[in-house]
Amino acid sequence: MSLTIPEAKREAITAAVGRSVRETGVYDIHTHLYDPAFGELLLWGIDDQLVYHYLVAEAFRHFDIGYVDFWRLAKEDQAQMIWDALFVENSPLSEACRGVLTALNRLGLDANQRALPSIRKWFSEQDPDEYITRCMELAKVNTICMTNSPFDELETPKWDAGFERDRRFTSALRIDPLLLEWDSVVSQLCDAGYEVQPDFSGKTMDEVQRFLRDWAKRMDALYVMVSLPPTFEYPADTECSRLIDGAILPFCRESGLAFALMIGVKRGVNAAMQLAGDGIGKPSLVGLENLCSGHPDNKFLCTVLSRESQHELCVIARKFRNLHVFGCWWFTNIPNVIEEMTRMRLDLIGMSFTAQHSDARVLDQIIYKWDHSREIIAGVLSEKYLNLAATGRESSEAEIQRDVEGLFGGSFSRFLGR
Ligand code: FIX
Ligand code: ZN
Repeated sequence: MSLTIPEAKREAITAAVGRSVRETGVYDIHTHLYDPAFGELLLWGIDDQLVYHYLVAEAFRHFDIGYVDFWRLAKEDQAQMIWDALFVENSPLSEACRGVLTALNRLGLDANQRALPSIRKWFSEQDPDEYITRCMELAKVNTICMTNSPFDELETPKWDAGFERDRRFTSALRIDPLLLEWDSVVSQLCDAGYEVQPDFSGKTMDEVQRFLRDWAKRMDALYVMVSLPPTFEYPADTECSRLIDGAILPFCRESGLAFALMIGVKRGVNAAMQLAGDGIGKPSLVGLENLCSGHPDNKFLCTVLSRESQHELCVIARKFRNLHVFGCWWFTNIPNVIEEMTRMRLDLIGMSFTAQHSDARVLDQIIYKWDHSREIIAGVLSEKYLNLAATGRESSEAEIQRDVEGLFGGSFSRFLGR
């Protein structure tokens, strides 16, 4: 029979968990933010927050303007339209809208104001370097992992030139075009001096590995990553599958880097909406299972986009310790789904996962993404420690702190061996 926990004890447990979850610094393991050395690639401020693709998708539901006409507008005009549609003419109840207001509020601005110019004025007065520190402190984010693509012509010149790294920013080597657009990548690799052939003949696989080795070194990458469509299969008679076998897995084994798979995005469902037009599909996770079982010497990180796939993902993680589950990605990063996923993960894989990543594209967003998630994670964890207390097992504050640190990056770092 479970014990009845006295009210004072319930409150003490809830308070200890809340404190730990609110105060513990996190490792934000997947973002689209950049080391400040990348200059304007690191987005911040109210206009960039408003033109975030999550809000663009919501705003188009209210707009009459054509897609092409909208994209022709200056960023400030797009932001104004989104502000009017989502924050003035309607109440900003969606998660992404509330996020903008959470960030304003935590930065000390009045989230009740309806006039964008005064908000803009405040942002224009901020010193960029101090602002980065301020956002990271408010969000209690210690380290931000970037997404760095050797195929991105905006960022590669910076890597080629070299720069002094900001130790708060680490790197993940993103290789989507390599695995998903092989035909167009071949000539790029040839131009860069790698001897690859469209039909994978000759030295192709060795050369792809050399390409990965060069970029992982240049970026000091923490892991190799790709976002995959819901149709992803492995093994399969596809270029993607052949490259995984011939280059990605051998390279990852040799270098000790994990291979991260983000599964379930259908790109360009409404391409006219640009980034806001990407959609979702329910994948089979058999490919992931095959990767984990067939390659016990490789490490895999995985997050899946569809809510329906979360249970299957947890079960696969129970079978394969070379798989680390992370984050509530994109469409799952909404309160009720975060709650459900966190509870399910704790129930099925205990403390061996990473509870959240921000996926922030605009620096300020780390404030709301982490604030909102911490609130939910604190609620779920409190319930779990109360359940333990009902068995007679008492958790010390130090144990709770250890557990929270694990969920916020410790378990990830241990998994990677870094
Ligand atoms: O593939 C990804 O890394 C996705 O997170 C992005 O493509 C997506 O646009 C996004 O920002 C989701 O949060
Ligand atoms: Zn992302």
